[in-house]
Amino acid sequence: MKLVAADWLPYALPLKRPWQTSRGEIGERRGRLLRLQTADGLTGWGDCAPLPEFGIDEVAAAAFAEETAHLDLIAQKAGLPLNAWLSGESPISSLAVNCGFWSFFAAERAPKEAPLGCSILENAAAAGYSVIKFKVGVRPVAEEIANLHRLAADLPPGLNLRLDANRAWSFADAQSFLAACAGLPIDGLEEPLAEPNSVFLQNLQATVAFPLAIDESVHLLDAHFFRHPPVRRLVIKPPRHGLLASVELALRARASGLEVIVTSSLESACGLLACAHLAAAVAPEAVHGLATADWLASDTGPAPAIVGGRLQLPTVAGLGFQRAS
Ligand code: OSB
Ligand code: MG
Repeated sequence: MKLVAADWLPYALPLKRPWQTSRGEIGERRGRLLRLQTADGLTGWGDCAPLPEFGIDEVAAAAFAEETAHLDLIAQKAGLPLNAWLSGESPISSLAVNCGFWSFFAAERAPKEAPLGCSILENAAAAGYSVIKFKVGVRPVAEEIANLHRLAADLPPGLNLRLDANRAWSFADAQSFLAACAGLPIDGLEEPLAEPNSVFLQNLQATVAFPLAIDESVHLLDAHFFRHPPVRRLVIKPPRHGLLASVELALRARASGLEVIVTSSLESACGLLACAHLAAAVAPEAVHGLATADWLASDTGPAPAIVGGRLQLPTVAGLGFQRAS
């Protein structure tokens, strides 16, 4: 495959509302698209969208863009949607995704007369989602336990809570929060511990009926982890590892009995499509964290639509990204 041009196209996309992370506020998503063009007229795309707060540095993000653009071209040449090229299976046309991700903090600012989060929950259920994600670990634990119980009381049937503490808690705080989760319809909880290690995580996992998950604590993913997984779920953010390495990681995790879900890092449509193809290739039955396009006020191109809580994958050959003109 002969390349005749390669260029980087920078973008800055405002968020609809500023996003509070544990490490400050993000008002705008910056990155760049890589465009590769071949002598026979094909175009391959990749998205470089660093998010250093969550372990995705410039180097990892740029490597992910290069790999995506090359695999886009290779899958186009093969005449296969990227997910089918990656999996060797039939193409997947849609994926379940979680609604999200609001913080309890944001929900707390809902009108006082309405029950906490009530309209958010009803809208999510009406839109066909089975899982809604909330960030926790933002307020003192006692307050969040109270919020959790108010949310759970308003939860429409069939809607489950996915929680993400992003390494906010001490072991004792995590224990109290998890004890308060007993009997509630909780789909899982990501990253409970500020200083995670396998022993503490395994102790916590043993106290709950739902999966705990590792996301940003990638340093734990060594041979021992896969021999004796301390938690039941692995969250993969593809730019951290690369696309092919993410396939390998997912296969290894699933072989060790872990559930795998793929989540976005707030990429533009181009990177989001790459994450969605990976998710379809490695865990087509799971509920993934890919409903993030709605956070952006503008995008690099059309983002995959979400219909009835399912993300619609492009069925054309390759990545299926089209740049906004
Ligand atoms: O911690 O899961 C996270 C997005 C950007 C950075 C970190 C995270 C996220 C998400 C992805 O929550 C969206 C989702 O999982 O629904
Ligand atoms: Mg997470």
